[in-house]
Amino acid sequence: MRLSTASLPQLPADIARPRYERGAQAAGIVHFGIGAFHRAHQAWYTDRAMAAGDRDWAITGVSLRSANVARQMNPQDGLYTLTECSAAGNETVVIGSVGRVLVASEEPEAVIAALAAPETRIVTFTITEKGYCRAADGSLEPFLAHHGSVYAFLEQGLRRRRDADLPGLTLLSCDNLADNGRQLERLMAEYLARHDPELGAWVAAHCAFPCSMVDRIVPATTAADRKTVAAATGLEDQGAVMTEPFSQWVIEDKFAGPRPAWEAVGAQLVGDVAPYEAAKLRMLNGAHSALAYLGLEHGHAFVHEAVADPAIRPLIERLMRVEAQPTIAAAPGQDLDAYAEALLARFANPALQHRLIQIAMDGSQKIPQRWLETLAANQAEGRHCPAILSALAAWMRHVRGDNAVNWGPVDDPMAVRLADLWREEGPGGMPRALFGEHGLFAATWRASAGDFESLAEHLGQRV
Ligand code: CS2
Repeated sequence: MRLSTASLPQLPADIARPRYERGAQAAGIVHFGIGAFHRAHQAWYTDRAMAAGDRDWAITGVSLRSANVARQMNPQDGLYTLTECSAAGNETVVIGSVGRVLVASEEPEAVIAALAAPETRIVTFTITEKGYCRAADGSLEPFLAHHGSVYAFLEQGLRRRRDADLPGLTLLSCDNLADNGRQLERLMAEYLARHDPELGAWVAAHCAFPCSMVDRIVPATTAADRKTVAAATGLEDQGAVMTEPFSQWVIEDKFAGPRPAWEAVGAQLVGDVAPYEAAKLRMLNGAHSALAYLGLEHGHAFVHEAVADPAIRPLIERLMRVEAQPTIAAAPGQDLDAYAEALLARFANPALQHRLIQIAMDGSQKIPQRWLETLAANQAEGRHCPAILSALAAWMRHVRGDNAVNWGPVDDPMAVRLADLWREEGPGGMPRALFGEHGLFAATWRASAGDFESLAEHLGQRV
């Protein structure tokens, strides 16, 4: 039997379930990109906020294109299980904060209506790095942004709100981008400047774009995971998510209107997210991407295997502690030594089964904020980053297709462009084509002569 409102009473008594009247909750949040990460993170915090007494923050999830999540969750009345996995065992709970899931490409009007509904006050986003439709220099890529993008839906929903004299919205990015709120604000403004400058002025006056740092490791759910959950709950759950016990959410306290009391259930509301964001992106995500490209080359499938490999671990420790950490001005009370230590323990969690190939995806969208900003900050201080350079070379080999035999074709929105560049430039020219004065990533970091030498050595070629 499938998990749903009707089957909830069949759950074993020790499985926690929503302690609020789900049917009576207005939908205060629209969420774009309702994948496993959102369900293990913001939806979990919101469920707990409602359990603690907050009301009317049910989430309307939106998938821009794929109908998969809608098919998984709507027949379950939006219910799904979250399982925390650790060496000590698994703990499963049922989450009730998601009301329904819309597929924007199939029912655009329903998405616009949800954005324009008076009870909607917050829009959250986990659309991944590429969902922001940025060109390599960070500006809005107009062609991508025209076609069913999040901006097109926001434009229509926000116009309807303005015309109906409704309050503006808080647009809260929860993606792994530096300054994510500010980037969303700038990109939305660029989009509206082309399409409707008047609406752009209304958005600037009535909407808020807080930055936020989100952290929870969420491997893609597998068929085996669903079986584990079914064995624990007695019910089939197609929306199941598996995650680690750890979670962190640091949010800039800058909202256009009301919000759930997320701070009552563990989120941190702060004046400046930047130090948390930099630590997360440069230390956690930076190490993750290095583990992915180096680990795949060493024949590993999972993060916990790669971090235990003596050929890889010292590089990861160096990347975090010696190369990334000194570039971060810690907030009061933020202990970066302890953070690095905790990250190594989280990566080593054997119960998590976090696939390196999942992290390796979309590298072109990830490396600027994970590695290149760290390289630039160190360069300004005259420091070298051998660990990041060797990871960068591993990424270059990855996008050349070196891991494709074992792990399938390169999954990256720039895959074709990068493959073309490799063909045109070869190992001698590729570092300059990417990180030279006019290189693809020059806006974030330009390599020095020494860096080119070291990349060439890693790629097996003299400069
Ligand atoms: C990972 C992140 O897939 C990836 O690129 O580095 O999804 C990572 O697991 C999360 O940011 C952890 O909070």
